[in-house]
Amino acid sequence: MNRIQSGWMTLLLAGACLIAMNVHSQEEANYDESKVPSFTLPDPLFCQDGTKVDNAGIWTNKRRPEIYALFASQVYGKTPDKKVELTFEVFDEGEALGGKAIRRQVAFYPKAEPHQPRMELLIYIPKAASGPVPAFVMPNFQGNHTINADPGIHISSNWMTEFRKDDKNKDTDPESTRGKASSRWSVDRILDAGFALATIWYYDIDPDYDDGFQNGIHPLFYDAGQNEPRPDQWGSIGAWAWGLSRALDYLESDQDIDGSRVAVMGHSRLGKTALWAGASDERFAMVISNDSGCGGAALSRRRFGETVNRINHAFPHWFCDNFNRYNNNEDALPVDQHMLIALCAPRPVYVASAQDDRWADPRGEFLSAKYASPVYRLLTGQGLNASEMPDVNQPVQGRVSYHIRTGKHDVTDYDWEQYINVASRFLK
Ligand code: GTR
Repeated sequence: MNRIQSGWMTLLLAGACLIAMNVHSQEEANYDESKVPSFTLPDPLFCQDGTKVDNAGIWTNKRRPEIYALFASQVYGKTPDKKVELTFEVFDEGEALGGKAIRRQVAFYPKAEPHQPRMELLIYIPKAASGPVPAFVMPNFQGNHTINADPGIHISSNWMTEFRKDDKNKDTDPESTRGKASSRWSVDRILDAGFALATIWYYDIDPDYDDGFQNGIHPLFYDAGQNEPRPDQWGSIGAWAWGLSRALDYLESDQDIDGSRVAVMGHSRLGKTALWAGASDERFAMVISNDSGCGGAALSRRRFGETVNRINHAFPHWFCDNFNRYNNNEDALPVDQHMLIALCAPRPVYVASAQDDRWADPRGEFLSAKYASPVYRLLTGQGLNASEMPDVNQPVQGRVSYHIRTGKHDVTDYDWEQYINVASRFLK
C-alpha cells in the first residue's frame, strides 16, 4: 500500500468509525419518556438579578440582551464585532424555470480578498410579481445546483475542492447531482404563492468539518496573532448564521424583493442555524425551524435523543468551546432552547418536527415553542395555541406555530405548505 492508498484507507476507516459511532449513539440514546429526568427550566421572564419582566421595555432593554449574550458566550459563540467589507456581484440574471421565474445569482466575497471565500446566493423571483415580494431564505446542504435541476445554476468552485474531499463524493461528477435535493425545495409552490426563494450553500460560508477554523470565513475575523476562535467565539453555526445575514444585506438592496419581509428557514443543523440567525439579526421577519433538534429547538435538559455531550463530540466545530461545559451537565446551562425561540419574539416563529425523527426530540421541540410563548404573549398577546402536543399532521398555527408531521427527518412539500400558509398571513 503506497502512502496515498494508506491515506485513503485511514480516511475510510475513520469515516466508517464515525458512522458506526453515530448509529451506535443513536441506538443508545434515551427514547423512553419515563426516563426523561425532571428539571427546572430557566424562566425567560425573570432577569438574572431577579427582576420580573412584566412589560415590553424590560424585555427589550434588559432581559433579551441578557439571554442573547448567554447564548452567544455559552452556546453558539460570539460573532466578532469586526466588520468585513464585502463585494456583491450579480453574475447571472434571466428567465428560468420555463418562464415562471427570474433567476438571479449573486456572488459575495471580501473586498480585500477577492477570491476566497466566495459565497453564492441563488435567487428565484416570481416572474408574475408586480412589485417587491416577500422571500424565504434557506441555506442548503449540498450545493445550490442540487435544489433544482435548472441547468443555469452555477456550481460552486468550492464543491470541486471542499466537497470532494469527502470520500463519498470524491468521484462524483457535480453535473450528476443537479436537482438531487429538489424534493426538499417546493420551488413551484413558493413562487406560485408569490414568494421569492433565496439559497446559499453552507459550505461556501464555512465547510462543515473540523479543521480548527482555518477555512471558511473565520480567519477573516482573527485579531493579529489569533488563529482560532476563543472559547466564547463562534463556531460553524455562528458563521453560517452570519452568511445568512449577508444574504439578507443583499436581498435588502434587490429591487424585486422586500427586505423587510424575509423569512429565514433551515433544516436540521441548518435549522439550528436559522434559529440563531433569527435571534442574532432582527431584520429577519419570520423564523422557521425544520427538525432542528438538539442545539436547535429541542430542550437540552430533556436529554431525549441527541444530547449536548453527543453533539459536542460528534461535531466539535458547530458550537463554541464553552458549550462543552454542559456535556452531561445540562442543568448548569443558564439558558435552554425555549429561550432561543423567545429571542425571535415578537416576530412569527414556526417550529416543526417529524414523527420518526426521535433523535431530534419532537416533544422537546414542541415544549420549546410552548415555553417561549409567555414572552410572545407579553409582547403581542399571542403565543402557541396549544398546551398539549397536537396530533400528527394537525398544525397549530399563529404567531407561534408548531406541527409534527408523519415521516422522517426531512423537508417535505407538506412542511412548505404550512410555512407558506403562515408566511402568507404575516408577510403579505
Ligand atoms: C445529525 C446531528 C443532528 C442534525 C443532523 C443534520 O447527525 O446529530 O444534530 O443536525 O445531523 O444536520 O442532518
